[in-house]
Amino acid sequence: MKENSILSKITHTSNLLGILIDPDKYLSVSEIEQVVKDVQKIAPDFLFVGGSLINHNLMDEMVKLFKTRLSIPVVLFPGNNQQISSKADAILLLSLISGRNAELLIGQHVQSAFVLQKSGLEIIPTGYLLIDGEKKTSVQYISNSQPIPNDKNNIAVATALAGEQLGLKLIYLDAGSGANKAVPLEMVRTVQEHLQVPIIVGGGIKTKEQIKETWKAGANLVIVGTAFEKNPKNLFKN
Ligand code: 1GP
Repeated sequence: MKENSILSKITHTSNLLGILIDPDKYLSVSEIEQVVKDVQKIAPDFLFVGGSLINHNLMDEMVKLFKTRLSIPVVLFPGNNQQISSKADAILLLSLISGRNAELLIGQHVQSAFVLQKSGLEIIPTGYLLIDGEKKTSVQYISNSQPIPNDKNNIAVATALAGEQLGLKLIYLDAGSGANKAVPLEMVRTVQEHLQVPIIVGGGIKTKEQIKETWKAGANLVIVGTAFEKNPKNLFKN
């Protein structure tokens, strides 16, 4: 994997899809085999792996299995600094810029800096904005931070812009896993209009139609997790 190849793909390609696997939801080998088959039928561009809470240490094993069975890049989407596997291709190094929790802005990054340096992973500095998804999601509780109200486009734009000005390479607008309401398309559109860096959108996106609308609003990459866990067939290519 070339340096910055994943960031470069996200930056220069539109209409990308990522499936997010929460390792905690799948514990048996047969379940993981089924995940591999379903992912193949969806043919996404990336597989993301991570979750708010992971209570086992099978990350490495799982990432290794995905790498051997799938031909798409595996990108870590870590809920905390325990979720690092050098078997993956890249990591979204998330800074929770919508919150004011120093641990998630810089603290965990300091703790994992040496491990990451040695990991060989492509490190993608990402500004992470939690947007109110009209449900208290795990990420909101665990991160101990307030989401941006989903009708405050100007706050979302100013926050994303500040992230870009600080040198972050991607902006992730997330309504949180299992959100009742996805990030409003108008907010995606407005943020995109003000930024140079690419935008990832996730949280509460359930259908192929919604994925297309989110691309159209300006997301380079859409991430789907819960809808894949619940009914992957809805996302199959044909
Ligand atoms: C969560 O954006 C991801 O961080 C995916 O959300 O599980 O609701 O698809 P869903």
